[in-house]
Amino acid sequence: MRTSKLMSATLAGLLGLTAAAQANELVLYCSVQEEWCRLMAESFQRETGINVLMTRRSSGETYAQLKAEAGQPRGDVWWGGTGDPHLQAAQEGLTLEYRSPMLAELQDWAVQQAETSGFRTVGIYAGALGFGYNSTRVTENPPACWADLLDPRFDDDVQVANPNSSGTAYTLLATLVQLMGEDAAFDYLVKLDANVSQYTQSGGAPIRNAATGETAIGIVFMHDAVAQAVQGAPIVPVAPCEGTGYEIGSMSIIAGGPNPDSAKRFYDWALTPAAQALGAQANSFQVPSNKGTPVPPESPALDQIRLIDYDFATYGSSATRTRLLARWDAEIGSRR
Ligand code: S7P
Repeated sequence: MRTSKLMSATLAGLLGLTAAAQANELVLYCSVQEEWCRLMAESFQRETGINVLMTRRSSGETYAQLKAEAGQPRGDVWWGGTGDPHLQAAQEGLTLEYRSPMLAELQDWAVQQAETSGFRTVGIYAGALGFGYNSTRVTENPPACWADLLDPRFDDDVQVANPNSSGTAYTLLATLVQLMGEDAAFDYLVKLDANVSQYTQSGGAPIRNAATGETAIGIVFMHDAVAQAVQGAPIVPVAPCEGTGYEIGSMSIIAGGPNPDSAKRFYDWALTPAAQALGAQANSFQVPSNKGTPVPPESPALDQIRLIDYDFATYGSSATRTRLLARWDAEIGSRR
């Protein structure tokens, strides 16, 4: 048995079959919700016969993984997750320049994300930041503004993720800095900390915990709050009255990954309306980037929300993201 395996490996090598076998594999790093990650991996595998090895991690964690593996990249495509760490990875040369033929079908904001990165990433969906509250836990004067989350009645009843691991929480940090100015934003975060029961690792966890009643309020993307409400949880999504930031969820090909042909095939496929429509099937209600993909009726209408003019180039830059996270660690994380 051992000998025949060896012999066939040698034969395969001689016949150039090793490369062919490799072309039949894709290592996918996925940063959306697990259900959507699995559906994307299974659908692509079924349609192409390419074997997909998928791992789900939060956006900040996946960025850290790419950086740690830079000497010997193991992943092929990083699909999903907030755009800021994708932009940082692009700036640091961790991702590959690729101009998909599908770019012509995309919304301007998705192409702009590609241009900002020198075509090392691209927008795949958009969604507004906000929060959700459990209406069985909060029955009077529901919170409508960022300022309301500082109310002492929410002591130990607010959850948000840690911005080092979570793209959602980094979007909150960058949003508050753009809304209030940096020092005022950190003053706000210190006051908010008094109400925060825990900083979760994943950005979606706070609203799942609000759905079960473990916490009254979860700071998340609004579409993640909608997903809980659609599944019957007593969650009310809120677009904060002062205005809010948003994400351009992104996709990047990992530079030096083991299966570059499969990576490009996945990339082009993931930008098609058919692939993007899988999001709604998996209870994910972001606004898709292909103009031909139907926007799920459940998606929060971005033109009805007071969105800030989020500066992706600045807040996705290596210098700004690294500095803001270090300041968060020193002034907020260190309080725990
Ligand atoms: O659920 C979808 C989503 O909110 O998850 C992504 C998020 O970055 C992943 O979670 P982390 O905050 O833990 O990184 C978002 O891009 C996406 O909309």
